[in-house]
Amino acid sequence: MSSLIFYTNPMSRGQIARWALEEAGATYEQRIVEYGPEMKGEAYRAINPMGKVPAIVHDGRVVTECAAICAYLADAFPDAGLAPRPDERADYYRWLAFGAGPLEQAITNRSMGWESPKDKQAMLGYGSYDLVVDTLAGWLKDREFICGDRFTAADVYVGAQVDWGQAFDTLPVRPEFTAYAERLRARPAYVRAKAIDNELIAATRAQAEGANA
Ligand SMILES: N[C@@H](CCC(=O)N[C@@H](CS)C(=O)NCC(=O)O)C(=O)O
Repeated sequence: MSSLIFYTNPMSRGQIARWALEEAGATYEQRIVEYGPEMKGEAYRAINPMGKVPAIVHDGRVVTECAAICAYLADAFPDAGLAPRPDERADYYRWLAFGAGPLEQAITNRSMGWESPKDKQAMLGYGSYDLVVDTLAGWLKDREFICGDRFTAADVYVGAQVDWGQAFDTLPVRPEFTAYAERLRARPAYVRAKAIDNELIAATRAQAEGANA
């Protein structure tokens, strides 16, 4: 019998993987990994030596990295239609890689207060934050989704960053981004995934408040 274990923490990029799992229609067993000693401990690091969430273990095989998890699930659950058709592959792989490389770096570096110096932008894979933002906005301008008019796993990964970026100001508010994020937020799998993580977050907060009372 097939098994799929999902290691996550509700306050993490695990939200991206859960959305992908829900889009895939996968049946999965959830294991919450607490930040700190549990995540950095030997048992969890045997699954992800980075000591980071999320990770999935599908029939004994480990997949880490949200972009890889999205693409893996698309292939493992073909009936969900998340994998690209042959004519969509170029856009799909291109933007998945763009999301995991330039986009993620540009956003996180800026969040840390680091801007790429003008004279170093040529050797930085993402160049500059503004270049990345303009490039992504330019792509989404005339498209419903990353591969055109059809939702794929690339939208889970890139879309999660746009969604987060609009909610938490890590990306500028632009019509291309807000319209895209609205389309994604209307998806039943997105709604289901967020509800599960939000409930887990609320339960953790309630427990912490109870312990501090
Ligand atoms: N590149 C990884 C990033 C994973 C990551 O950084 N996860 C954070 C939470 S959002 C984490 O587990 N941090 C805990 C730590 O490093 O102690 C991915 O895409 O999955």
